[in-house]
Amino acid sequence: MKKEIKVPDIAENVEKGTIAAVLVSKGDKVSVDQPLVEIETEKASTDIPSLYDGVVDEVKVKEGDEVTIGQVLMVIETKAEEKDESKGEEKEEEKEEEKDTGKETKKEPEEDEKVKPEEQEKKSDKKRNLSEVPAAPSVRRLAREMDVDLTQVESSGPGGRITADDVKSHAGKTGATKEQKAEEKPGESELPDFSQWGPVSGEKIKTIRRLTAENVLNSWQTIPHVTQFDKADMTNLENFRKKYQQKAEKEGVKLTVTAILLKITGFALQKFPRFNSSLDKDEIIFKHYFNIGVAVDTPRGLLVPVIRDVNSKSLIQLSVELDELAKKARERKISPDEMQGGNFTISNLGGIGGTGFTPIVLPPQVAILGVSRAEYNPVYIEDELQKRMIIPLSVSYDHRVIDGAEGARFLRWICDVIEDPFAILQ
Ligand code: CAO
Repeated sequence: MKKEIKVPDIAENVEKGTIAAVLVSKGDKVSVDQPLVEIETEKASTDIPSLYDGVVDEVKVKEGDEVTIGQVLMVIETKAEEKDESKGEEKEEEKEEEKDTGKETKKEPEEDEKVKPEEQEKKSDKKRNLSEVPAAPSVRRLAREMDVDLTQVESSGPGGRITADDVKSHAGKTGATKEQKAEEKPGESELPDFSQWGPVSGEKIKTIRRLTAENVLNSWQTIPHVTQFDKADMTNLENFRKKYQQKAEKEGVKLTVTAILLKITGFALQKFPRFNSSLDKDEIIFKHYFNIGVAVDTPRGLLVPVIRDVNSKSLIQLSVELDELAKKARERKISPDEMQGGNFTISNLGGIGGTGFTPIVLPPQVAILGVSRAEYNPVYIEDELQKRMIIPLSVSYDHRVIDGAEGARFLRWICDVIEDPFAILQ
């Protein structure tokens, strides 16, 4: 049976919002409460959850679309059991309406309908079907939010109905709610009330920032990181960049440091295959293609579009593609597909500043190149001080896959090629 998911009432006096992210695609299996879409309004940013278990049959919106309350976001093909449950919910909704409008006919159980205590016991032994549990839709929603199994809740309402208080007291007996459980991580303690020391304000964590937070936490907890630092004299390369800048401008792009590093890194991955691999339990999977992600700083947070087959593209092609993907990421036009399949990542913070940093590996990749700010430094060359442009680089890697010596060799090779492109022939 097909069920529509519509834009609900998000906040008071809010009629419309913008789709910040579509979190599922056609054909995806979804379950009740699973976030489907993220909507941003001037007042709130919120996930719209699925009301049903089933399969996404149609997605009617895309990122950036403006939507209004009641608009259909997607269609879910539900399974037979959910049909019954939702029917149950519809019935409950009708009953609720009746109650609200005073139409509800109070029906005391007939003598022969009354359940004897021993039967009651037998009945409670048998796990009730969720759809059979008498509870209003609002109570069902509350139970879902609090991760409470309604079939286990003792009722105190008329005719055996479960009330919101029943759900809350059950949650109190059985411990933390879903949100509390999700929030409580080992080592995390409750925050003090900061407002006692001065004014505070809050910002809801948006989907991208939340996903990044989850990914970096997972990476930090599971990958033994080592970061290797080095420096390269890029004076000659900078002169080359300026010289070929005019050619790039004819194509309507800038020949940037990142595009040049993409090219050099592609060759480095070919020369050092472990940096282009992934670790799968007891096997290292080597990839024979060279896709490199580039970290892009966007107003929504960090996004990493992937440039495919870097080694088969010219510097100008890489500059064009990098420029297009970075723009798309910043303008919220990048698709999830354009951010998948990367084997290695480059994170260039040099346009902003800094003398060095330790980037975090993005699993299932095993290494990431950090690029800091290139600056003119005085350098001794054959006992003579010269003004040279020096770029600080770092590479963080998964020590389970890459040894320290290999990490140092990899980064030195990149530095050698920056200093003298003929070193690529080594
Ligand atoms: N050293 C010195 N200057 C640098 C530089 C470096 N390492 N990298 C870039 N620059 C300069 C460029 O030459 C350019 O200068 P001009 O305007 O004078 O030509 C300026 O900084 C801006 O560069 P850009 O950002 O337009 O171009 P880019 O291709 O080098 O970088 C991108 C593209 C997407 C990497 C960058 O815009 C960006 O978003 N960086 C942030 C990445 C990030 O957030 N990383 C952290 C992730 S967590 O590990």
